[in-house]
Amino acid sequence: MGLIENLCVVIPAKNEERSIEEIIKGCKQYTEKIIVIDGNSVDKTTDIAKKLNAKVVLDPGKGKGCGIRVAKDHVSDDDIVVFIDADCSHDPNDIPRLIKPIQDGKADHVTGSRLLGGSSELHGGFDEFMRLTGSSFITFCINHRFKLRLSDSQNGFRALRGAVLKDLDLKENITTIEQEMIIKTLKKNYIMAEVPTHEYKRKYGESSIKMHKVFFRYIYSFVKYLYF
Ligand SMILES: Nc1nc2c(ncn2[C@@H]2O[C@H](COP(=O)(O)OP(=O)(O)OP(=O)(O)O)[C@@H](O)[C@H]2O)c(=O)[nH]1
Ligand SMILES: [Mg+2]
Repeated sequence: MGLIENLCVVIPAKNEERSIEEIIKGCKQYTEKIIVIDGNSVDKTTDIAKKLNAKVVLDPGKGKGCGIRVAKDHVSDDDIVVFIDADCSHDPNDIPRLIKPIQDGKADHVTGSRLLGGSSELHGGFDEFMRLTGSSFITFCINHRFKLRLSDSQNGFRALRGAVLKDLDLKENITTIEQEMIIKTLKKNYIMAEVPTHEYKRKYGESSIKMHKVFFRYIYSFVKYLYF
């Protein structure tokens, strides 16, 4: 499969110098339009990205969600925008499958599902248990409110039309942006779909997200966007 017209890949990255090259090269199989949103990295992440001809955009430093929100000013309405993490948790080879429902005119926003595709990260310890339980509850409430059967509301691997991304008026600064994107897509009557994608363990380093610190923001933002 060669380059895909109108595909724009956005990679949020904070201190991912050990994996950014692999992920950019994987995405380059499908497009030259690659934007790395840099969360004020203090390592070589941006140097590597620039060397590989990716566009590098600095975010205001408030978190991953803030980075995702910055992306909308750098994509076109006609683009199919794919968000993929920089830690090699997501496989760029899944991109063609992820964007197919949009190309076929069957969806405006497609999320990769770890519940359908499996995860090497979501099971095992207490943090993982909390994450899986919490995200399953939130997904259930979204399904109940919109009469759907989604399986994953929290995956960072997703694709949506550029025009839809711009129309969502996203507000979250942290990873609560994932559920906000889905809820607002549905509230605005756009069509959601999901496809199975596997989530791998981050290849190097530590997660920058601490569940116990963000727990209340998850509850607050989910109630606010879903019911008000
Ligand atoms: N632009 C930007 N990207 C960020 C920021 N914080 C994290 N990221 C990136 O967002 C992606 C997801 O962050 P992770 O730390 O892997 O979060 P996670 O996937 O929930 O955690 P793991 O389970 O450890 O993989 C990664 O590519 C990070 O480099 C930020 O403040 N700004
Ligand atoms: Mg990760």
